[in-house]
This record gives sequence, C-alpha cells and structure tokens, in this order.
Amino acid sequence: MTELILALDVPDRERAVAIARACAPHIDAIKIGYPLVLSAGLGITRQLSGLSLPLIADFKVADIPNTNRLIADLVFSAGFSAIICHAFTGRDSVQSCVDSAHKNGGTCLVVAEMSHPGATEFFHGGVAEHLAQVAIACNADGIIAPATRPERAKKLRSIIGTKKIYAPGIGIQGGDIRAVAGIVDGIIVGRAIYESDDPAAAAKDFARVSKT
Ligand code: NUP
Repeated sequence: MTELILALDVPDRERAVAIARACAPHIDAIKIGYPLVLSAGLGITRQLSGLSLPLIADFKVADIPNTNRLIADLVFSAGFSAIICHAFTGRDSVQSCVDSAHKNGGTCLVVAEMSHPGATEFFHGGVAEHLAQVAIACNADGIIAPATRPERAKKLRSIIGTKKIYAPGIGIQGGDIRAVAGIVDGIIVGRAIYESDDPAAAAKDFARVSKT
C-alpha cells in the first residue's frame, strides 16, 4: 500500500482547513510547510487535530544540532508526528532531529534528493546516496526522494532498504504516480489536489491509484 500525503501549502487558514476536512477520508497524512505555518501559526495543528491524521512538519530543518533540537522539540510539542530535515548539515545535526522525534514518539525523515529540476545540480554525483547513508547512520525513519525521477527513488531504495521513502513531485512537477507507487511508501501531492476544482475528488483519485 502506498500512502497518500496531502501537501497543504495553502496560506489561507480557513481554506486550508476546509480542504483538509474534505480530503481527510482519502488521505493518510497531512504535510504542513512554511506557507501555511507562517500565515496561520503553529496553532494550525490544533485546528487539524480533529481529523486524526498524522501531521508532518516539512520545515527542512538545516541548522546546528542545538538549534535543530530546539526546533524539533517545538514541532513535536505543537502536535506534529513527523519532521523533515536536511542532512547536508552533517550527522550531528540530523541526530538532534532524530533524537527529538524518537523522544517524543515521532519520526524523522531526511531529504536525500529533491524533486525539482535544479536539484540535480547538488544532489547528483553521489550526494543523495551519501545523504541516505547519513539517514541510516542516524537511525532516521525514512527519506524524501523524487517522484520526478523514479530511477533515483529506486537507487535510493537499494541503499535504505526497508526504511520509508516519501516522494513529492507528482502532478504539477511532472511525476507520474504509477511510475513510483511500487517503489515508495508514500506519495506527497499538493497542487494537483488543493488547486483542483474538487480537491476531495482529486484526493480520492490519487488514493485509488496509489492503493492498486
Ligand atoms: O524534494 C522535494 N520536493 C517537494 O516538492 C521535497 C519537498 N518537501 N517537496 C514538497 O512537496 C514541496 O515543498 C511541496 O510542499 C510538496 C509538493 O507540492 P506539489 O508540487 O505537489 O504542489
């Protein structure tokens, strides 16, 4: 089964909540990043808590270990159950996020390779593979890999084994759900759902394909 994660990059709080509610029966988790949290505040987690869906904090944390720990602790006390961090900062920084996640009963996902075209400038040439190794060394729970490059998701799968892979880049970024559903544990979809005329129907469609 491939999970469907809604990327709720909707800066308008009321609209975000309405979309989340409508999509809730069809999705497995909600990913919240800077666009929504900077406009609505961390309290958005309380407004979404009634949906009983895991909330993933996509803050791509990338600081020194102490700052990472402070950020991650705040994320988990706000009600998130997972945090996404970068790994180019090194093992000690990633370890802070993983330790905070596990102390709080949550999970930590590490960005191994990003999905946009410019990502190839830095993530290729062995870097993504190295970042995936850092995720393993720190006992992170999984990685982010690009749905836009299924062959890269496959390569990263060969490195991280049974750890989770979550893949953004479906739809507007050009990724095809059918090409990655068998490789990854979850797909992350934003605009193709929340910009649709009928977000609930779009989420239902993605869920149907991801679960077959
Ligand atoms: O490599 C990444 N690519 C990516 O798109 C890592 C991410 N975290 N994301 C996020 O996934 C991005 O910030 C957005 O929240 C979501 C994809 O949204 P969309 O392209 O489906 O609208």
